[in-house]
Amino acid sequence: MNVLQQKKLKPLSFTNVVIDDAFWSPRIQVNREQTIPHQYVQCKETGRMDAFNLAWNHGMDNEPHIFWDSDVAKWIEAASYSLATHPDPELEKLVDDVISLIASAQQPDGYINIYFTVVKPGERWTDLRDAHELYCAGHLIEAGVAHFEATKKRTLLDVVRRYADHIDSVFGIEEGKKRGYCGHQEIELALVKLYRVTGEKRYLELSQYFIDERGREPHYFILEKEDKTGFFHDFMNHLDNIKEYNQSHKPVREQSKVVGHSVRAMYMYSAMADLAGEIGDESLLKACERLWGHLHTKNMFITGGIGSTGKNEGFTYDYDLPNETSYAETCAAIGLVFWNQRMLQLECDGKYADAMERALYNGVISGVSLDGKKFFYANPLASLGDRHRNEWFGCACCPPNIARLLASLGGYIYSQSMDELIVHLYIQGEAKFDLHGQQIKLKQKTEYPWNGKVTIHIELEQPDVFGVKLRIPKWCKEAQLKVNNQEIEMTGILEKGYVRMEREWKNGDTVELDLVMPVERVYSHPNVRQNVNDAALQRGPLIYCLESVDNVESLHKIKLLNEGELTTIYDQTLLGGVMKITGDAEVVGHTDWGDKLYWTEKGNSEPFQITAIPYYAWDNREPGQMRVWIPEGNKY
Ligand code: FUB
Ligand code: ZN
Repeated sequence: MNVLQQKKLKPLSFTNVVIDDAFWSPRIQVNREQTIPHQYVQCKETGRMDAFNLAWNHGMDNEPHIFWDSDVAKWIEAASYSLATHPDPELEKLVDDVISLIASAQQPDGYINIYFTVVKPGERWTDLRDAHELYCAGHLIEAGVAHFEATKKRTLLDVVRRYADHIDSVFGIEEGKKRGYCGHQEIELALVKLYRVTGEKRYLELSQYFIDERGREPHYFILEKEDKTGFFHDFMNHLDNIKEYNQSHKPVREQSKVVGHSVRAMYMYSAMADLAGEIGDESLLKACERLWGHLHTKNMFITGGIGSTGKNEGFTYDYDLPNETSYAETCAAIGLVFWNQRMLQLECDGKYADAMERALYNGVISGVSLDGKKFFYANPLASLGDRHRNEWFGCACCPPNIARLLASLGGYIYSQSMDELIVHLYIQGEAKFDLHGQQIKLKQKTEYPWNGKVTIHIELEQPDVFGVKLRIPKWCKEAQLKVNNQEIEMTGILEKGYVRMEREWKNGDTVELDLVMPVERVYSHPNVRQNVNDAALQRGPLIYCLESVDNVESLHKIKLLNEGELTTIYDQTLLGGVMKITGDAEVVGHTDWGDKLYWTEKGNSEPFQITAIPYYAWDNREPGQMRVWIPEGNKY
């Protein structure tokens, strides 16, 4: 084992965490009671479920699409996580039935894919660039692993193992195997999960093969497309750079800049981080660190959304972060959470948890309506009133992605090492760790994100010496720490965004952390041309926005005053309960303009009190404009 492998943390499994939190529990409940059933119905009504019957024939309506398997797989994953924390015999039976259906679609050699079984039989693995075959396989594998972890049933796990074995027999550098990889990364991270749950090294090696092979010359996709057009031929040919689009422009270890399709990138970097830790590969870690820096310092929206344009569903150029046309796909913000959570296990650096938290509280949960039944695919940072969530999509990657993340949220809160318990996120509930041969419970009490006070009670049978690490978020400029009511000086114990307290812990010890949480005005780097002279409002981990319904119809007429006061008030009745921000502003008046379009005089301004709400909650009331970045200036 090298240093990288040794110092790697272990995330505490969602099965060891109970969330009982005023902010998250209602969301998880809506996810369980509304979103998961709603998505089952959508998958059923659109034919995705029944397509596994393999009864479709040419000439019939509703031809199965290349992504369908993945939507059902993500639904199983979400439902499985939910079953682990909230047993539900009816849902369990439904999941069992869907799994039987998938198992029935498995071919004698282990292969499972609806499209290439009924629509294009005989063409397996011939369109790796476009046809998402390995992507669908990856999602099935993730579902099999999640189902096993959640229920201890091997039904789907055994099915996907056979499929993974088949894939292993097709791909690789050995004579007679295909030296390909998928145009949409996903299988790579799934195989690492399969390895972890089965202990079967071949799966890890296959994941590594896919990562190592990417971007190698002669280029697989160029060879593949010499005599065959791909499923997305027209779309691909409109792209500026197809190799960058799917991050195969260079071997992954040589990549330094985030390019192309953002979900593909996030899933690939997640697998690179996983592999770096599993095989102790410093070069993969270094590549991840370079890519992370490029993304987080030049290409991320303040909401943790990523992907500046819909043209490639991805990155454009540095500091290009438009507001009305931002793409910021929900899946990409989720992918950012996946990647940062993995980086955090390799190096306990608060910058990864800060990024994970930013995405989670903003660009991820904006993706689902408060009633759990409508979803954003793209998450703009400004809207003229015409952007609304939908119940479903033809390409429905985002809805079940958010469902699986919410259902497994418990797995993102804590980690442990040989002698440390680490708290990354402040979410009320209980966590059970096994450390030094005994079970240790951390009971977290907090009203985060509305209030930065956190109390952690420690329960253990035998006093023991170990470290407790608590994250001090970057947004927090003032924090106080106490253990058993005694103030602790933080300066000497602050390491990379975490305070580390090592001592002999006894049953009943209490740690109190107070993260002071004022409203902050945040500014963009001047290179972000869209936001010069604008400020965004942030409080704790939450980014705020204005909506017409609380303000004026045309939000661009509002100007935040430089010296204006900003105050907060918790409104229990608004949007499920939110801390609102109100503040001094001005609104441009209309006096004397008549029918003039241009004039040599400036219009008058009137005093105005703005009301801002958390960004995640926008578009849950009557339609209207929304904006995150607000012009700021002196009183008129
Ligand atoms: O291609 C599969 C999924 O559909 C991607 O991850 C999303 O960006 C959407 O294109
Ligand atoms: Zn998506």
